[in-house]
Amino acid sequence: KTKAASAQAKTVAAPRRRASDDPVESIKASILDHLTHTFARDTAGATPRDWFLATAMSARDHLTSRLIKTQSAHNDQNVRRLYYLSLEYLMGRLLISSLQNAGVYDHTRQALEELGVDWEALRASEDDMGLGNGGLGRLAACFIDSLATLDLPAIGYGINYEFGLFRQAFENGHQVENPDSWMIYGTPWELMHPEYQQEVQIYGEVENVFDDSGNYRPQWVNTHKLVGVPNDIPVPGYGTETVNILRLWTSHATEPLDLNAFNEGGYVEAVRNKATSETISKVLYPNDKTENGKELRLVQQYFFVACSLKDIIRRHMRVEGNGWHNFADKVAVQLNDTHPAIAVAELLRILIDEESLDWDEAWAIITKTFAYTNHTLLPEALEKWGVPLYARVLPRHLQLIYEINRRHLETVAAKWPGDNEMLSTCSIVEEGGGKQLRMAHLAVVGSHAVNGVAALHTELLKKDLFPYFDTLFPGKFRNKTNGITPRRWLLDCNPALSALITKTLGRPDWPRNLDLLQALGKEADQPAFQQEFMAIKRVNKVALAETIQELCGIEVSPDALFDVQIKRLHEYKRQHLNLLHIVALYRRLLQNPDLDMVPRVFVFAAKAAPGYDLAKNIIRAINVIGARINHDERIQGKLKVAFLPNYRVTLAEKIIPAADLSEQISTAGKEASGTGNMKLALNGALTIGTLDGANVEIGEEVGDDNIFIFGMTVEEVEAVRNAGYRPYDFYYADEELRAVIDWIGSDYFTPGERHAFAPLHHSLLDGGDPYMVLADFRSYSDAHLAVDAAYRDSPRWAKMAIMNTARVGKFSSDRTIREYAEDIWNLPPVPVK
Ligand code: GLG
Repeated sequence: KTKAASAQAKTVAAPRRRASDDPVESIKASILDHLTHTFARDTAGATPRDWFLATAMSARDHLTSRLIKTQSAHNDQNVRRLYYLSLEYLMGRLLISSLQNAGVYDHTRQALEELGVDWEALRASEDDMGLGNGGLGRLAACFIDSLATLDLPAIGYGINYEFGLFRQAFENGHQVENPDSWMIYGTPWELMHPEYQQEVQIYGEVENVFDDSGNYRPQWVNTHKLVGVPNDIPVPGYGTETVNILRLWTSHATEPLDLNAFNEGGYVEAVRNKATSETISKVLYPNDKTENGKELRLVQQYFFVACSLKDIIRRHMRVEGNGWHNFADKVAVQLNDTHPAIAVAELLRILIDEESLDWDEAWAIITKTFAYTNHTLLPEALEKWGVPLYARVLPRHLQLIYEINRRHLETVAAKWPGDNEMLSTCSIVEEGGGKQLRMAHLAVVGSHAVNGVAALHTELLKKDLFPYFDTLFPGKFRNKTNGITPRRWLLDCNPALSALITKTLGRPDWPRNLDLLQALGKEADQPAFQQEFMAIKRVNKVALAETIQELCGIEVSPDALFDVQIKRLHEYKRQHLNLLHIVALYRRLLQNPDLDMVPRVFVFAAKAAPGYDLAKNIIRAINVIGARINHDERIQGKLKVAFLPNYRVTLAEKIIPAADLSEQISTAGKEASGTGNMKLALNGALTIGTLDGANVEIGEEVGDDNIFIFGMTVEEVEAVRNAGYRPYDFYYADEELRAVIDWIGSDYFTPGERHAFAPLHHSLLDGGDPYMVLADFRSYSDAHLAVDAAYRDSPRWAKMAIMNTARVGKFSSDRTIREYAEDIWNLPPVPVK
C-alpha cells in the first residue's frame, strides 16, 4: 500500500480534470483523472502498476498533442521523410525517457511525490519493451530518438511482437527461457489505428494472363490475405516540439471466421485461419546472429515490409500533385540489415504489376529510394533463403529477383568479360547444393548507398564481404560509425553524473550537443572534481551491489574494481576469454593467498540464443565456477563473479553507471561496431579491448593513455590464420594457460558430474579455437596487470575515467544520424512550432 492509499483513502473518484496554470497541479489532476476514468481505480486501492499506467497516460497526453502538430506540419509542407525499416526495436522502458524528452520529468516527479506515490515502485512496474535481440535493435531505438531530437521527419516501421525476447533465468547454472509477455497488463504507449490497417497477400501462385494490350502479364493469384493493424508509439525528441512515431504492425486475419469451413461443420477449423494469421506477429525470433531459414520468419519479414510500403505509398499519394514522378524525392527508406531486403522486390512488384511502369522507370525509383546498413561480417549471420521456400511463399517475388539478377549479371559480365567465376561470386542466386537467395546481394544491388557501422567494419566490408561490388558500384559504400543516445545512456540512467556535468559546464544543453563534454577535460586533474566524479561512481556501485545481492545472492564490496562484460553471449565476443582470466586469477590467489591485487567483482550479463549450445555451456561454466570462487574463503573476498540474469535495457541502465572497467574483447575483425563500449566509456568506465569495431575509434578519441588495448590486430589474426593456427601451440607454451584449461576440463568445479564443460573445452583445443582465445590470452592477462596498477593510483584512474566521459562526444547517435541525413538520406530538418 502506498502512502497515497492512506492519505487519499476517502477519495473515491477524482473530479474530471480542470485546467490549471500550475504545471504540477495540472499533472496531478491528469494522473488522478486517468486513474479514475481510464483505469477505474480509486487512490486507496491503486497498485504501483496502476499508478504507472495512469502516469504513462498522463505523459502520453503531453505527447499526442505535439504528435498531431508534428504530423500536420509534415503533411502541410509535403516534406521528404525517412522511413526506417527494422525487424527489431529494443526500446526498454519508456516512462523516464518520455517524461524527460517531453520536458515534464521534474514536474511529474513532484506531482507523484505530492500524491504520496512511491516512485521507485511505480517505475519498476513498467515492463521492458524488448522487441529486439541486441545491438542492432538497440541501435534502431537510439536512432529514432535522435531523428526526433534533430527534427527530422521520420517514421520507424516494425512488428508489434506479442512476445519480445525471452526472459532468462538460471537453474543450477543453466539458462532457462521463459516467454516475455510484456503486453499482458496493457501497453499504455501504443495508439491503435485500425483505420490505417493494410491488407497484404502471400503464398499463391503466378499465372500468365492476357492484358488489355494483348500482352502476357504475370499475375499473382490464389493468394492468402492478411491484415496488418498499426500500433503507434509516440517518439518525442529531446528539447524540441517534434514527436515522430514508431509504427508497429499487428497481424490479423481478413475474416475472423471462415464461413465455408464453419458451414461444413468445423468451428475450430473456422477459427484456425484467424489463429494462424495472428501467429505472424506473435514472437520475436531470439537469434542474434544466425538465420535458420524458418518459414514463419520469412513471412514476418514480408508481412511487415508489405504493410509498411503500402502505408508509405498511401501517405505519399494522398497529397495532391504527388505521384510516382516525385516518389523518390519524398521517400527515403533505410533497410536495417537485410531483414527487410524483400522491400526491393515488393516495390518492384507494385510498380510493374500494379502500376504498369516499365522496368527502367521502376528500377530508377527503387535504387533512389533504398539504402542498406550492414551490421556484421559473420557468414552465419548473412541471410540466405532457399529458392523452394521462396517459390512457395513469394512466387512472384522470386521471378522478379531472378530478373533483377539477370540484369545485374549483365553489368557484371560487361565489367569483367568472360569471367564466369566473377558471375557466380556476384550473383544474387547462390548455385550448387540447393539454390539460395543472398539477401545481402539483393540489398546492395537495389540500394543507392550501403554502409558499415564503424570505420574498420566498413573497410572490411569493401575488402572482404563485397570486394567486387565496390569496383562495380564506386562510391556506393560509406561508413556511418554507430552512436548511442546520450539521453537514455547518460541523462536518464546516471542522474547524479548528469547533474555534475550540468553544474561543471554551467549549461544544461549538453544532451543535445555531446561535444560540449570536452570541457570536462580541463577538470580531469582537479582533485576536487575527481573526488566528486568518483563519489558518484561509488554511489552507483553501492546501488549495483544491492542489485547483485538481490538477484544473485552474492555480497560484493563497492570498493572492489567492477569489471563488466555485458552483451549477447557469443563465441566471437569471447566471454570465455574473460573466464580463463578469472580462473587464472583464482589459481594465482590459491597459490599465494597474500597476492597483492586490487579486489575485483566480475559482472556478466548475457542471453544466449536458445539453440546455441556452446553459448549456453559458457553461461553454465561462468555460473558454476563463479559460485565456487564466491564461496572460497581462502581468497578473502578478492574475487567475486556475478552473472546477473535476464540482461535487458533496464539492467544495462543499472550496470553501466557503476562500471569501472568495460570488457570489449572480441577477436579483431568480428565485432562490426559494438555500442555498449560507447555507453560504458560515456559513463566513465575504462575500456580493456581489442582493436575491433568502434573500439578503434574510441581509442582515437580518448587517447592511448586512457584505454587498455591488447591482442592481435585484424592483420595479425589473418596472418596467424593463414599460417595455420594451432591452439595447442599456445597451450603447451604457456604453463598457466595450460593449467587453467585443464582445470576447466576436469570435474573439479562440478564434482560428480564429468565433462560438464566439454563443449567449451573442446572449442578451445580440439575444436581449433575458432576465435583465437588462446592466442590472445597472455596479452589480455598482461593488460589486466596494467589495469590493476592504474586502479591503485586513484587520482590517475579518476583522471582516465573523466577523460573517457569528456572525449566520447563523437559517439552521440545525433552525430551518426546527422551524417545519415546529409550523406545518404538528403533529409533536411523540419522544425515544429
Ligand atoms: C550488430 C553488431 C554490432 C553492432 C550492432 C549495431 O554485431 O557490432 O554494434 O549490430 O550496428 N547484430 C548486431 O548486434
